[in-house]
Amino acid sequence: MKETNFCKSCDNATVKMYEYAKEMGLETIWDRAQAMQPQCGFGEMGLCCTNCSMGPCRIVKITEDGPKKGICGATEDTIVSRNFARAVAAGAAAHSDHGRDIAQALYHAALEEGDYEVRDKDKLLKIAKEWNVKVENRSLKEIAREVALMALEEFGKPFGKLRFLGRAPEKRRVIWDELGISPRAIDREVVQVMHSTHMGCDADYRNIINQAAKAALSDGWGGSMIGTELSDVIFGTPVPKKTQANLGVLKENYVNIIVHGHEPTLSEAIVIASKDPELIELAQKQGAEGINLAGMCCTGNEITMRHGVPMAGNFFQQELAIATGAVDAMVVDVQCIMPSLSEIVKCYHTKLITTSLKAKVPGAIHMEFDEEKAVEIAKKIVREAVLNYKNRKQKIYIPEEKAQGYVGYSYEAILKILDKVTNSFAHPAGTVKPLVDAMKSGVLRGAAAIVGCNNHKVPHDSGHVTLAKELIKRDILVVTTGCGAHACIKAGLMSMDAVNYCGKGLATCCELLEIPPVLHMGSCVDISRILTLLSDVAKYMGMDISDLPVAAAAPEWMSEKAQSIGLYAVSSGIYVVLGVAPAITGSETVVNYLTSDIEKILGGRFEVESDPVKAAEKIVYHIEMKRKMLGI
Ligand code: SF4
Ligand code: MSK
Repeated sequence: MKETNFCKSCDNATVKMYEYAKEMGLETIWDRAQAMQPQCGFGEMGLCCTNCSMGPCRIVKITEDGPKKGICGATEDTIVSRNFARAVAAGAAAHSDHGRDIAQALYHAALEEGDYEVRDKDKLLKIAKEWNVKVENRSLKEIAREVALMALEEFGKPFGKLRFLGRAPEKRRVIWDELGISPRAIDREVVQVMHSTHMGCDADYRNIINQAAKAALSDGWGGSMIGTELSDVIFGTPVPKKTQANLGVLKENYVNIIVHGHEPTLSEAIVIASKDPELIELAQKQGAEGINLAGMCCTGNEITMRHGVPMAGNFFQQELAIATGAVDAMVVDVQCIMPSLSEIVKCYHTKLITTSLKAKVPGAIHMEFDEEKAVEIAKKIVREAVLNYKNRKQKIYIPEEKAQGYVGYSYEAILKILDKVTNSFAHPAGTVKPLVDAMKSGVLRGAAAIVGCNNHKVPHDSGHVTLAKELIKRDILVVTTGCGAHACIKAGLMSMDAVNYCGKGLATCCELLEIPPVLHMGSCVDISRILTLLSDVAKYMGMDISDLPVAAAAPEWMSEKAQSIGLYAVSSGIYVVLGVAPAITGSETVVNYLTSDIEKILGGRFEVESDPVKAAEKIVYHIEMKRKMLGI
């Protein structure tokens, strides 16, 4: 049996709950991962093709004999690159469909259908200006309607390029244009990858990866950016606030509701419903002290960024949350919801409530969400949870761990913080100058984004936490999103005390600006906030993103969305370190292309490094090399 890291975690609450779940005879992700060993080598290397019914075909690499081509003649390079491209397209589709739903929600808000409204007028006007929408003598609703329609057009417009590409530095846009990978419309790029990778179509690995890059860029600079920006318009742009994180945020004597998944449309309505006096009174009538709302995965990130709602945990903690026996309802929308939840709730009173047509789970209660009746439906869901409180029968065990930290560092919030040290006579408010000055002076060596999921191939959370600690120790500012953000806040890296882990330069910056050294920038789609920040820094310095002393890492990634994120980051000129190898190792050619040759074309590249300490060293090396090239 292969050596694995089952049930290891650097998070005490997770270790305790895992042990407890074992005692209770419950099956969790770690048990299933162990049962899966050894995992299929062909799949792991990307060498299995099922693209037509002549297959499945697999390329045998470990022995001299055995097939070296698929039945149609597809080589390992073709098969591996096609599989990778399809995963990227699926990831881009998932993020972008989320963005489409948000654009639709803004459209309804503009028509005054339903409960949403424009909360961030400034951001709406900023986007309107960027997109040449007339604002003079028009109501906010008229502007919002036009922006929403234009955002919806981004998915399928027949001509032109994505509007948000205009945010990228000019040098970057020229690279994309010359390579023919400037995305035209989001759906079109995803469809094109699916077409090109159909049996008997594109067999050239470079061309396949180029097309995948185009689809990935349509995610980062398209679907995800629309998701982030329009969510801010509807629900407000996050500002810093304090919150708590880990399973210890659950409260024994309260009705506990966990919202889990990705889209803020439902969870925002549940935040409102959970404060409804009638529902709180109903909860008290059931014997509870009140209603306690907590978030999981990226839904958790969305509502903590905007409301400071406590974060119950990340991807690997979803089953463990139910095993506390204290969750009265787990309400899910889309993405990263383990189908196993419907099994584990059978042992508890917990109601698993699915809400999206795109993500039903057998055994769950389905209460379809409708953007036009958001709060009404949210109240029904909360009522369901409240009435379930009295059905608690099992022993309750909530681990006491809960960490404190600051969240809510949107791009706009970061600019506002930088204003504190900006000479307002020389520079207008909202400049990245202080950040650039700190990097140029060397007080700050650079910045790194740590993003992504949990994966049993890496000890839970320790990829994120070890890497973050190693980087801040070396004066590298860390920004984070997704489940990486959960890991960092649980480890105390978003509290002011975390300056104790920092090098002298970063500690000085953090104390001056009153920020933690690891900044929570939001959910997975909010990596687009990082793109906007990097673009503005590059533009301020008169250069390209690929020239900056920055890097990205996904130490515990697992999803197709993460593959899309990785490729759009590389295609935006960023060095990306992955803690888990993607399924491309079956082709040395494709590995060499993505980890080396692609840098000459796009300025960014992938690196695979499973040891987070070594990953930090590689990031430091990259950042110092970029500094040297900049002469700083
Ligand atoms: Fe096999 Fe080619 Fe069909 Fe893939 S497309 S399953 S390699 S025959
Ligand atoms: S939730 S995609 S496990 S980060 Fe965005 Fe976490 Fe990864 Fe899902």
